[in-house]
Amino acid sequence: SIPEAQREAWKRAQTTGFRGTEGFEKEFVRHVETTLGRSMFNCDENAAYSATSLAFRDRLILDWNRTQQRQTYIDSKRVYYLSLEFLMGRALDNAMLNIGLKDTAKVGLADLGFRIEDIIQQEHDAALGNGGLGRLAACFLDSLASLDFPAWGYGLRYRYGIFKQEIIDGYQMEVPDYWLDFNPWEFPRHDVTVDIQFYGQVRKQTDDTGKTVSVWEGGELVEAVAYDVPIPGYDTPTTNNLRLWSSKASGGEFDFQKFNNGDYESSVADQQRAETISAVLYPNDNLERGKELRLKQQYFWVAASLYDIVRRFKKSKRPWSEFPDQVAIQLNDTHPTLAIVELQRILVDIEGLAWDQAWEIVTSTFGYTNHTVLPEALEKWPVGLVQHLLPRHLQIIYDINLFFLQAVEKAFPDDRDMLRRVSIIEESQPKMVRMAFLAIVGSHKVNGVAELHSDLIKTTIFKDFVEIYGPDKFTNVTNGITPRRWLHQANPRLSELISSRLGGNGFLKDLNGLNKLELLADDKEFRKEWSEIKYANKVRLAKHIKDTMGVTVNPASLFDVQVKRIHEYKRQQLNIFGVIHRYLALKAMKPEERKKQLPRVSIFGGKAAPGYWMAKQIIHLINAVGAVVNKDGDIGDLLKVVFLEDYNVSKAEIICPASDISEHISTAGTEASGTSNMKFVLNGGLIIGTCDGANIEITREIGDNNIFLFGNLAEDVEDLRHTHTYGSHTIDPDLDKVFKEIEKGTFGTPHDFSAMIAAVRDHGDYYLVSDDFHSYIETHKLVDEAYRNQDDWVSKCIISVARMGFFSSDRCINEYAESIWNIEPLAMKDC
Ligand code: HBZ
Repeated sequence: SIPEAQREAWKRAQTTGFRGTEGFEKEFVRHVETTLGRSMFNCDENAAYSATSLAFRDRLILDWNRTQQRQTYIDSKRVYYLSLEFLMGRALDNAMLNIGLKDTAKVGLADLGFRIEDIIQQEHDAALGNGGLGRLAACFLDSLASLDFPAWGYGLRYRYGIFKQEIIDGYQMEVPDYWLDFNPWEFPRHDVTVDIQFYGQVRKQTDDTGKTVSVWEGGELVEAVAYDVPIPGYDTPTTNNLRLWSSKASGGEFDFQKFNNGDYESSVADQQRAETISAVLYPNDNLERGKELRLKQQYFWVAASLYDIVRRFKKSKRPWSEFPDQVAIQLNDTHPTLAIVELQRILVDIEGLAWDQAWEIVTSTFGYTNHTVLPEALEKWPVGLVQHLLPRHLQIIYDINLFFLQAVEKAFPDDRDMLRRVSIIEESQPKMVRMAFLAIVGSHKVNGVAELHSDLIKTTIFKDFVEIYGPDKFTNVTNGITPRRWLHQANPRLSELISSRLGGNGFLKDLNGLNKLELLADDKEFRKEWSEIKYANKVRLAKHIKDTMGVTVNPASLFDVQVKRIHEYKRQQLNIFGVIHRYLALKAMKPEERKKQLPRVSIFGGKAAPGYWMAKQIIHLINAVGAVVNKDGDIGDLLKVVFLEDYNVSKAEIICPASDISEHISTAGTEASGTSNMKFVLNGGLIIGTCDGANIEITREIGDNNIFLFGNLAEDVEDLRHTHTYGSHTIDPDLDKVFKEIEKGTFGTPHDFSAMIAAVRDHGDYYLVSDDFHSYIETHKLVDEAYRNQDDWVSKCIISVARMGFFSSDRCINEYAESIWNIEPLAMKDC
């Protein structure tokens, strides 16, 4: 509807974004001089980072605009990924690589007096997540854009991401992560706002047609403001959107009424209360603590996102019945489950649809991904709290439950207990809303994240629902990782070597292309180049360890790495007990025997939830062991123990390429998938692991002679636990020696670690540390032996990388697209 003359004027004035080195340099200097108000005389590395980012942001936003216009014009089905966490890491390097202009920027920056590596490192990680779940969401956004899917992410714009971890005297300290000082990657959309209601009451009224309708009124309003982050695809102009909501007091900065009446404090307090909603990321992983503010976060984000999605759909003027043909919404865990209730509320209360028609639309729209079977991580909310905060939603939840239970009762008239077991409302004291059950009932597909995990949810926590709905509602989509960040960006030299031998970069878009590498596994020259790259990556990590932790490690040692959130189920305690066992064995050797041993560096990293006392004890023990071992003259380079401070995405990019062996040693049946296992193998490291999560499928793909598996199987865990509690429980004798050494005070005050020991000895060893200890130690001996034969070792690494194609998040996204979302890619060139 824009007149032709105006269109022409717009076209004439169109911006194009820079081209070539000269173009980049011009944009860079323009941003330094005008946006930042500096000059060549006071442009430090931080300013250079800002100017480079702004130059790339300008490029991105043009592609972003074109992508959004295309998607709106074609109006095909979109997928919306709702995640309370997006662990994005740094954006600049990724943007440069995905757009394909990193070399241009490198030359340009060098001309202007900067090293690109130093500039990249100026960036603060965007750390809006805890661990695997948040990083998975980030990998998915990369794949969705790279595969040209019309997709949006929706999340919260936390002012504080996951805390920064400092290690002081061996203990974890938490420091706030204020990351928004300068963030060139977001576009505030002050015109895209939604008022979100909380509290209040529900009134029934009769409308003009005589129908009874529910009106939710009163309470308070908080404003959601959109911030958009462009997500560039690799080697495609498609640039998708991540929309993050920020909270502020509704109706502007202050309540002017109060302000003018002199009630300054109260008007400021209102504003601060509103802003608190998006202030901070909850730092727990795999634990739900039922805090009111967390529920507020969830509803705030879900309601703003749905308002946005519905608004976009309504523009197309299609009938409501077509909503599921236009919209697929994926729930990343149960955190966004209220979206199901909110959409039902919008359709019934606001749009006036009949309950059944609305419910049909809702259930066809949603898919739910489960990430855990741990009971303490399954979300439940007290009915009273939901009633207070969201009175209308509680009514709707009760109605959903009523209709669901009626259907169950009809189908299973003889199983009275079934109703109690599957009810969305748990009849406990206090009553609780079971969010996972609500998510299942309100979705058309439910998926786990690795084969074992998807089988386990069907046979344990969701067993009854498989009976009710049949097995087809439940499916598996094994997790994946983006090879762009986790190979090309993190390990540029390996990526380059591979592309030189495969004749191009095609594997970055089709990771199965790696399989041709297998032919080179015995190629001497190739193995040599491969080893040189690994060594260089280890030198880089050794330098990082020296610079940050002050510990000197020899890059010629075997690097043994376990980096992930600290959790008893992930069993960092098993690892450190194993390290102590190795230390004692070395100490007991005669010097000439000792000399024959293979030098090792045990590297740990990961954050403990601030309230997770046992996890913090584990960190303390690791540091205490390091303090003793690292200065033991008898041991020297034979064993070093390092705890790397503040593990995050950008550190993972240094650590993964430098690992020889990494540890994925959760108690069988507890780790839903794991994704760092994939990152380590893709970077040419081998893994030691239990038969858990995606380790099983990694074994299937790469072959069982290329992985070090150990420990009890998931199917035996329950019996073992039962025996610990009701039968006899003897501790592995080698582990007992380790305990006695700790109790002697070798690693500092024994009392500090008594709870860790008691968990195994006296409290039933829930995580089977003692049961798996012997096989763990024996398997590490096999690792040592295998590492001695470097030719064989490197061949194993090459073969493993060659067979990792399956674990690309591209494969994973294509599976979701086909089996859950029913969406097609929309390439820019197709239009
Ligand atoms: O999700 C992880 C699983 O533990 C891991 O096995 C899997 O690979 C990964 C991706 O599917 N789960 C999490 O990371 N979970 C959380 O971080 C979390 C955060 C907040 C919560 C609950 C869980 O309230």
